[in-house]
Amino acid sequence: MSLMIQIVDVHARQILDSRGNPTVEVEVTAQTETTGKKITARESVPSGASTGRFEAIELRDGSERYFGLGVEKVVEHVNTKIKDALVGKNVLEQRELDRILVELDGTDNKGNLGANAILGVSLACAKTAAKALEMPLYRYLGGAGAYRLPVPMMNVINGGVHAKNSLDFQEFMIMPVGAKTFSEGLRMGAEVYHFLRQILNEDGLSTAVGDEGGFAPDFHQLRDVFTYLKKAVEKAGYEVGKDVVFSMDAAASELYDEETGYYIFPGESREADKDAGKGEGEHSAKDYCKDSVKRTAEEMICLYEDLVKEFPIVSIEDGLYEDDWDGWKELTKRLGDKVQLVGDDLFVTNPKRIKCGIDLGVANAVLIKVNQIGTVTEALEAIEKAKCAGYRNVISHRSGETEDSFIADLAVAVNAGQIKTGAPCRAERTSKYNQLLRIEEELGEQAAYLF
Ligand code: 2PG
Ligand code: MG
Repeated sequence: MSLMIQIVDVHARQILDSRGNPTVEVEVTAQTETTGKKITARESVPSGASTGRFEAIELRDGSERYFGLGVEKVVEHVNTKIKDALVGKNVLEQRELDRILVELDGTDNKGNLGANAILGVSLACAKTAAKALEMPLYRYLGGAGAYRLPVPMMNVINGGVHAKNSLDFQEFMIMPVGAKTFSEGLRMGAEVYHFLRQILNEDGLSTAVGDEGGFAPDFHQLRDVFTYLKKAVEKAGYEVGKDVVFSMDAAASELYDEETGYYIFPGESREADKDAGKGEGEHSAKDYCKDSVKRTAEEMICLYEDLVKEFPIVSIEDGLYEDDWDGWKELTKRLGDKVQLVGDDLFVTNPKRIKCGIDLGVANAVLIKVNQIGTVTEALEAIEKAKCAGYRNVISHRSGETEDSFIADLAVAVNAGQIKTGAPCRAERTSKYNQLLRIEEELGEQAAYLF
């Protein structure tokens, strides 16, 4: 008979995330049959700002409290219906527990109980199970084969909806690929980050940070970002393109105007207005104005081709709109053998959308965000699906995070090879990096860091 560690309690509460918005925290308690010992572990749920249209539904209260963003109803779902369904079940049966949660919800998008309710429980079950077995979480999730520390994609310049600056694209990241170990890579990234702060300061540019801990200055042009990144890498004593390479998340769905079919660049438009002596102009939001800087899908692809030629950019995420499969096909045809093309809003960690992308030959990597799909089981399935087709996986945080570090363990568990979890700044970002340091130390000689 297989080992039984029975769930005896499931309890949720409302806490705050890194943006000061409410989110769900769940504690799952389980009891071992043999000793009667009770084990509790807790996990909390992240939240995005540039969310994909096809993500599982994050339920919010919608009342006046917390500007409608409260999650008290979600907490109630966990503390009543979900608790009733799970008490008595074996915490070690993750797939079965997740199946029960999905069925209890009964919708395709988890809109009934809320993906935030379901995910909190799913994550906490996995953590409690690992703790009950006295195993590190990465070992419990990944088994004997988990050994690989991910290369961090460190988002050191923030733009788009994560910062109120002139940058229309959302994330500009450094990847310390030349390091021999994760800890060395993290050190390199942190050093570059500090030199970047120094040179931005020297040039009178803002070093206030955005939602993911990267700096958020008003650059005059997109290319300035990479010029500064290059300078910072060189100042830190590393070789650009060898020790440190770049990646970006365009988050293009945020720029796409469904009515006109153009990608609108409000930040670039404002900078152009300044050049023309028109002050800030009328480009205050994403909205389309007659004189907005705008691009077609073809022009977007050309822009990426130019950037990739000019700078050592190895990965581009969400280069085009989340439902433009034809555009993505063309993008993949033109750039897929030169750079990693990551689908985030495109795939939303959904095995069905990933399959669709694989069948169409679209993108070559998948961004994995556990809250886009809502259960550990389905996230693992998404990872598996991508791997089988030769697509790479990048495990990712959300722009609204908590201090929990589940994704660090997940990245090692599935040997993903890459993690995107912000700048080496702000505790909700460093909690993931610090957990990876602990895992690397624990794995010792067995740990590998490869790109
Ligand atoms: C993204 C993420 C994380 P958000 O687009 O990849 O960096 O942002 O959580 O706001 O969707
Ligand atoms: Mg993204």
